[in-house]
Amino acid sequence: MVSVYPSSNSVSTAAEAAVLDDPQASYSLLYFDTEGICGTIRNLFALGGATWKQLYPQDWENADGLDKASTPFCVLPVLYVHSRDGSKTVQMGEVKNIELYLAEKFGYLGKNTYERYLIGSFVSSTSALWDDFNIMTATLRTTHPEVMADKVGVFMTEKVPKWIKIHEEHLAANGQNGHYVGNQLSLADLRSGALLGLIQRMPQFQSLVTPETAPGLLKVQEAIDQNPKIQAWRESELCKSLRVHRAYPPNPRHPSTGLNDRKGNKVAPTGTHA
Ligand SMILES: N[C@@H](CCC(=O)N[C@@H](CS)C(=O)NCC(=O)O)C(=O)O
Repeated sequence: MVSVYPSSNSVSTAAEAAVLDDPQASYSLLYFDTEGICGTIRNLFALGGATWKQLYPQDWENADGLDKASTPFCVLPVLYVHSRDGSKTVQMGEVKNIELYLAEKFGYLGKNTYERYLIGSFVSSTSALWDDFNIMTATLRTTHPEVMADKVGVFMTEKVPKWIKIHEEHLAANGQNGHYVGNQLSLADLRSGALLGLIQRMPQFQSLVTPETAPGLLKVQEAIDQNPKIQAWRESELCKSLRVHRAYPPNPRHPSTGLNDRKGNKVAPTGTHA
């Protein structure tokens, strides 16, 4: 069993749409106490000035499977969007879908239809490598060393350099101004910034990203790093309480966080399981 979405067959979905469209909606993000794949979602919360809280699963690995079954696809993250009076909550699965929703809502998809689809194409191109890269890194620990060296080698010599080279051309065409489209921060910048961060965190890959090879991408990263709203989020105690990865020892959890009642509401106490 999974948590299926409300029926859209013969039943009106106007009430759900109204919650999603409400500028005064608030949000709960169900995810582990890590940065993981939610960096862009949390950056978008910061950029949009969203009212949001971080929820953790009650016990994700428990054999009862109840946390998994409470999500649409048995994976995290899940975004819960709450109506302004708190009476209705709409759930949304899949990280890229959540990012798109928040980027659209907070104005990070360009100024017009053309810019929206330009941004969409950069996001899609970067997301393809992001997925590929994440799958590769997730299997590294369990893979035979020779297979691992081969896998890393393909990313080192082909996939990552190709992404850098192609995206550098697009960034140069936009004046290498720290943005993919126009002169404004967009989801394209945030997605590439997140991938660049992932690449730079892996020692084997650091040499691929230099001012010579990736000047445009480094400017995108700089623009994100210098954004005051993102800086404020990174300085927050909640952000600092997040681990890099679930393999790291747990940090004390921030008091604003809570366990999910499996319907998008916080239940006290925060607890320690994930
Ligand atoms: N297709 C999903 C994949 C999400 C995903 O892989 N989530 C991982 C955490 S980063 C997860 O839930 N892992 C725990 C599990 O599979 O039990 C998406 O794009 O949101």
